[in-house]
Amino acid sequence: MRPTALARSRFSIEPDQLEAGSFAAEAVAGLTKIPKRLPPKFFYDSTGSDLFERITALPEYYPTRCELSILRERADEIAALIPSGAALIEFGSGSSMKTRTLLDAARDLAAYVPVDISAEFLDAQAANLRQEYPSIAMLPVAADFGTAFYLPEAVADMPRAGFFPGSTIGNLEPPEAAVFLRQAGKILGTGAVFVVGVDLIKDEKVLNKAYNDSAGVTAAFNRNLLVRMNRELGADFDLASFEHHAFFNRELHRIEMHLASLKRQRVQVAGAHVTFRVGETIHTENSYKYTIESLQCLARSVGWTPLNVWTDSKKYFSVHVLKFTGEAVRRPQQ
Ligand code: AVJ
Repeated sequence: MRPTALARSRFSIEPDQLEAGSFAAEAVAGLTKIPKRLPPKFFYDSTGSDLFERITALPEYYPTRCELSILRERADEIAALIPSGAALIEFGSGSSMKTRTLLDAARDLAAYVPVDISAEFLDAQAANLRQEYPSIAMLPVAADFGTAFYLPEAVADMPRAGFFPGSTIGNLEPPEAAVFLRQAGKILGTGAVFVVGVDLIKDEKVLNKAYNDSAGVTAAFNRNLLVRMNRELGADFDLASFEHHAFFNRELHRIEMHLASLKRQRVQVAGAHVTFRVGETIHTENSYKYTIESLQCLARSVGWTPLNVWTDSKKYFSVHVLKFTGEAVRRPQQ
């Protein structure tokens, strides 16, 4: 028999797509683990970012509204803890509405440094803010805020204030959250303050509803991962046979989001075969919830001293101001 050339499927994955950290590589790695998982950072393609924007406006999704109400109500008190002439560094610049509360209240800020992985998004955002706040130097940094990055030279001699809203810290396992806070302290430096938004443990019904909205937007946000894998990785997920599951895990005080297979099936993803049992899930997100004390305890363990904390009237959400009293690492001298 004549050897036949292996047919290249239309969706064969080129070696460069399997680069470490790429969507293809991380999807295959996560789907071949037990239990199956996918990192939540892949939610945010343009469809996913739009769906997330819609989530923030849902009646059931309280975090965004609660955090904004705290920031608006307490802007002056928060601003009073930010030294004059400071640089405000935002980790993962998302909603400029939240940022504006601080830019408006802390009127003598010298610089604003949004740090985000998407350079396009950053430039568009910086251009808008430049017009509105001509006296604040807008110095975007394109970087993954979870990794070590250098601040722009221009802020080297300014006092620093960090901003990490949205309870994004909840996506991290608590030990990873501690590593993140320590790293942020090293970047911001000794004496820096950090404004951190953190979702609180509360009535389970409220938590469960926030991730199971009646309009199905959160379900669409979750399932968009399958849509993305089909489109970008040549996967063949049958969308109708996966269901959105989200629930509060009381022991681990976190919301878990999963995509559950409604049948026994085999799926192809980036050249790999993945089998599902009936009911087997892909774990797509954790959203840890804290108490005020548990967050402060975590922060203290890595060199941050709590200065103040505020909640909304229902005590659903918290905004902390921490001060770094640990050790800083300086930019190496050229
Ligand atoms: C952006 C990670 C804070 O955990 O509440 C919203 C993401 N997932 N609904 C959250 C999310 C489902 C959100 N964070």
